[in-house]
Amino acid sequence: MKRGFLKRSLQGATFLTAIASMLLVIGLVEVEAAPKPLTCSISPADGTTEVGVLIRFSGMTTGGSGQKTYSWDFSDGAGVPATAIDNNVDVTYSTAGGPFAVLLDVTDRNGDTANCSTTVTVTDRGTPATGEKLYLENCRMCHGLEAVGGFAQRDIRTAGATRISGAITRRADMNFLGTRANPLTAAEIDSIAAYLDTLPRGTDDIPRRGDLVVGEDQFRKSCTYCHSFGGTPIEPPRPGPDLMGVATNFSDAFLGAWVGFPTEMIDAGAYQGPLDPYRMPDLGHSDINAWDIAQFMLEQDGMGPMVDSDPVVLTPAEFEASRQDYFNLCAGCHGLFRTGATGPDIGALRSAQIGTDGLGAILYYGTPAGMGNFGQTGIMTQEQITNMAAYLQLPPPDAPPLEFPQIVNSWDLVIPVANRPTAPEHSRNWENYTGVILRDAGQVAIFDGDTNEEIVRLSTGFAVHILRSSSSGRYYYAIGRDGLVTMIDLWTTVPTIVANVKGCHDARSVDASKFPGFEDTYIIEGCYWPPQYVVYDGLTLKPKQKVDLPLVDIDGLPLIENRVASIVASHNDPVWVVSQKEAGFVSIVDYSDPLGLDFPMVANIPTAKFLHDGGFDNTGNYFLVAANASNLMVVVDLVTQSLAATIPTGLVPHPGRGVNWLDPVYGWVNATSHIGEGKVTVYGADPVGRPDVAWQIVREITLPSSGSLFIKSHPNSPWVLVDMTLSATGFDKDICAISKASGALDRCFTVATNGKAVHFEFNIDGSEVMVSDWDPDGAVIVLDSTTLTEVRRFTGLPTPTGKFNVFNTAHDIY
Ligand code: DHE
Repeated sequence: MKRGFLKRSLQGATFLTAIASMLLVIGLVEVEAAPKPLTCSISPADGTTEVGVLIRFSGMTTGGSGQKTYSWDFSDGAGVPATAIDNNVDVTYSTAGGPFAVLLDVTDRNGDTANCSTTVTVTDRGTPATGEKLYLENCRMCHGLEAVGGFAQRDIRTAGATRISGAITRRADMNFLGTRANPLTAAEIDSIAAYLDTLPRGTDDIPRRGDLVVGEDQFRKSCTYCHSFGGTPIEPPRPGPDLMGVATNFSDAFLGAWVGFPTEMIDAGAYQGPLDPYRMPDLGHSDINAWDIAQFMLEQDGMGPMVDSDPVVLTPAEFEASRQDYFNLCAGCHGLFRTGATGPDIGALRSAQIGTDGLGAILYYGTPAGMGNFGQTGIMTQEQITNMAAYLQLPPPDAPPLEFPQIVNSWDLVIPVANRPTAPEHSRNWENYTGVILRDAGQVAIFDGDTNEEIVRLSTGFAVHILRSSSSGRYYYAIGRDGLVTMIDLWTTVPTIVANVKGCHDARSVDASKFPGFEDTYIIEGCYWPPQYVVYDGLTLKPKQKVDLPLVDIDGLPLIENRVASIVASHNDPVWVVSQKEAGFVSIVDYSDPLGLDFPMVANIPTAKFLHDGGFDNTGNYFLVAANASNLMVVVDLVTQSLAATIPTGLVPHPGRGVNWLDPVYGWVNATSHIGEGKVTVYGADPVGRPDVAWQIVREITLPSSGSLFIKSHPNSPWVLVDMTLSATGFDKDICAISKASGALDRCFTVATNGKAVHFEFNIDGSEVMVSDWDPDGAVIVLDSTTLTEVRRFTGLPTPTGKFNVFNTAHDIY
């Protein structure tokens, strides 16, 4: 009896097995142990490969006996074995797809068989082109643009896929490429290797050793506001983590890349810690500077906490220059006495905590929360910054009052009413004029919206801030930061300055009386300093009354300053609505005195502190104003003269006058954008028609960046437009459009070329909208308000900011 035959017969037959066992026992057959049944499996199970890339399958067996033969079938997917048939077989596939079947039949010496199967998924081979994209996104931060070294100091052009994946596994600072939510796949690594293979030879210009002196200087100048390096923590804390121990957690290559390319590193998933409240900003360091800073950090880590630089000692002239710089650049946000409002408290104590280095860093680079990058943009020289860092650590000087007789003395009636035209001297459509603020030139340029001509450029107050129209629209009132009100007559052949007056040392707001019967009758000017408002005759600017603001806030606490922020003129009552910034009251100022002598605050409505900018709802019965440092929009019912709601919309709301429109789902709504976060918040604003959502947040729309200053629309535009002027992440030239129909962000696009995109104004019929390119060599860009395509551009305008169409401003259309 052949052994093979017996064996085959034994399989699967218990009875015959028993007989065979008996025969074995009585010695009638050759003795052999019964084999286990033959089984097989394939490795890798459910594998992946790329087109044209070998994948090795291994057949594994248990049981059976003797030599096995393997018969593979890759016909599903047309895989072709590249080596002789064996238990290991290398296969290539020529087309992507799958999962394809991989079939294996195994036969043993006795002719017993087993079969098994798995699958393989085949992806397209990584090309150098895909590899380049992946390299730039994931590797170039550490290894350099040409892969010849970079911060990692390793030429990796000859690294194959195996070395790359090995490094990702072994190196702690590369682990994130394999452990993040979307790890690099084998195919992607292969593509990167294919790309590296194509690179020419080159040289790495990053020095092997960093310059520690430069590194320290750069670190102090750029990193110290956000990061401490040991020492006593401060409260509120700095935005970034303390850096003591940085050498334990990170390699020099990682730190260099992190300082040099933080945005790319964050996008690549390199930093696993919390990124709030602000992401590490890209400060534009060169590779070499980033490397110096990284080396300095490692060195400092071994030496212990870093000691802050001493402030410089200011001469009287330097102190005076810093006082002026503070007034021009800082007081608006931080208050004349530095107690904080739109910006935080930077009084002498807090400034000393932030330190000389930290103050210098923030003045130079700004913050994503909206602080301007005065050094980077050339607004302040390094010397001004150094002196300001010292000035801020000294107590603030006193500020002078401005009394009524001084205001009267400043009044200049350039053209008396009797000498002005009684009808327009021209045939232009003056209601479609738009005045453009040329901020740093202290000028207003006036454009004819029908003919698209610039008609005139007039000199107004220093750093002129806004224009408001008289209720008829005939007069523009410009307010300069120096408190100078300038009155411009639009009926003369070319617009002409007819009067001016200075009621404040520092101001941002002005408005006219708009209630029927009081057209063009009075003007109110609100002061940032002194804490007062002044009312003037609407046709001559002759001062009528100065009213002091109370120096007490809504909590009954005393104030050292209380600024008038936004003012709106009611169309429904003979009142102005006045926001008291520090105090947090919205005041109603009545101008109905029959004698025209008394303009009292008839109501002080407690709302929230740090009121700033705002405008009306659709009916004009509600005033919605940002309490921006309280992260609230405040809603004041002007009929009942009471607080209707506070809405926590987000970080530092800043709507300008804001926007209202008919939302298809929620009825009438208003909205604000924010300086502190990339978000537009929309809230119901129709307590009569839609009480269910009145003053409730109904939509939150994410923008690509924080730093927005203005949101605007027009009843005839399908869009709500929003800027991101103070973006610290590269969106300052862009604007975004939200569809009124869908309530969703439709598009964001670049409009500015030279400077920052800021503020919107529509023409009289809402068919076009203007955006400023805010730069010394600036422009006003005019877009079709439906297609949002550019229709024209007025160039050569120095620092254009706000724009005010006569009709829209007189009628509060936004
Ligand atoms: Fe303004 C409106 C205050 C910085 C452009 N700005 C306002 C108003 C206030 C104000 C209170 C509302 C007036 C009203 O409605 O009666 N602005 C301040 C500041 O305190 C702050 C933060 C700092 C400062 O020192 O002035 C400041 N503002 C700016 C700017 O940097 C802008 C972009 C350019 C500039 O002029 O300095 C700027 N602000 C404007 C504009 C408006 C405005 C264009 C009017 C918007 C509108 O459509 O009505």
